[in-house]
Amino acid sequence: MDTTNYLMDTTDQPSIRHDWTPEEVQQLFELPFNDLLFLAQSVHRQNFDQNSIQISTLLSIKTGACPEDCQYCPQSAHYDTGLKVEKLMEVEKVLAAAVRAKDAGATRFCMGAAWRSPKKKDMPYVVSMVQGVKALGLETCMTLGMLTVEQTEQLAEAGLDYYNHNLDTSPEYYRQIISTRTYDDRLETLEHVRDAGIKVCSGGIVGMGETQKDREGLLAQLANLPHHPESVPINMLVRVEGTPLTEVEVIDSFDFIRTIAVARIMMPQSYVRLSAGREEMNEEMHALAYFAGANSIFCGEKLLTTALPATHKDFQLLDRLGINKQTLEIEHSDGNLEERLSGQIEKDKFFYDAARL
Ligand code: SAM
Ligand code: DTB
Ligand code: SF4
Repeated sequence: MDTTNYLMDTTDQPSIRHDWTPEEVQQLFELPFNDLLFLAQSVHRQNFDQNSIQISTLLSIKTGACPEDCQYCPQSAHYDTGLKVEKLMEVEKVLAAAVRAKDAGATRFCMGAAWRSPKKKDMPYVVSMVQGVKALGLETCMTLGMLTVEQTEQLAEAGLDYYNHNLDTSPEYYRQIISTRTYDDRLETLEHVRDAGIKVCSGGIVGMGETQKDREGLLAQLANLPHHPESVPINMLVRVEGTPLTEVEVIDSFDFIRTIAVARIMMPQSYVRLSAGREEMNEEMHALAYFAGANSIFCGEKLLTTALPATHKDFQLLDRLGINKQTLEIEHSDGNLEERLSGQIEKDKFFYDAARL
């Protein structure tokens, strides 16, 4: 592939494509590393402020005992990972955690539940969580498993900004990782989310023993959706003891960076999030991922159940690299609610560590 021509093409023509062929994706992955990074950084600059990053914080609102058998997941009831099961959190406690996340610099608050899909009785609570977090002036994201059309509409009506539902890997490798729901089930939920007007957050996990072809397949699936997901999390597997993937070989660092770079090139206007696995990455690897086009991260003490680097270290590195943290453009916070919840934070030690920044 001639990267110079490719760049000229992307400048001349609309660069948003939904017709990537397997050969084209393979060619991108197999570019010399420097050419791939140059191309990814060039595409990044054409579409984003290259020195700006979006910060999200995660909170596990319902932890463990999940009926699904996703082999990577510490929250599956099929594996013994020693995780403490927690029922759905109370709305006020979720909102108090959101205040802390906002104070620590997050612009989006992502709430995750270890469910196959929400039950009818859960919906009023998650709807209140969305409404409350929005009232604090934060963007909202939820990841609750599969959704029906009705549930998606309820979330849209509550004002949910993003819904996270990952394709995880290629359709071929998926069958070896999860048996309790299909790739098509996942695509269907993404369709419901898109149809309801909620922004889509969808990506995958690398380092699960998949081949480069599977990584190509994952990115082709995402980029060939009718609309690119606005947010594309690229997770590096966190190998949790007790899951079937504990012993899988760690992905080569440069193959991980290639995945970020190809995602950036194929989905030029999407936020590419450097997601799980950052604890295992040194500063140089973080810097390379940002150069390859990653422009979003999760910060805080935890992802859902596993650790993140200390926030002050993350922020120090961003400062050293001259990367600015995005701020909320419109400040429309409910100050009274925030004050009340801030007070509660001081005396209430029940919060998940995810909020303890
Ligand atoms: N239960 C919901 C679902 O699966 O859609 C939402 C929560 S689930 C934990 C959200 C995502 O976290 C998964 O789709 C997967 O991509 C990611 N994930 C889970 N365990 C992981 C691990 N050990 N390493 C990296 N990513 C992981
Ligand atoms: C995503 O793609 N990664 C986040 C978020 N979306 C929900 C979750 C990562 C979970 C890592 C394992 C854990 O902490 O339990
Ligand atoms: Fe359950 Fe989601 Fe974990 Fe799969 S990834 S086991 S659905 S919590």
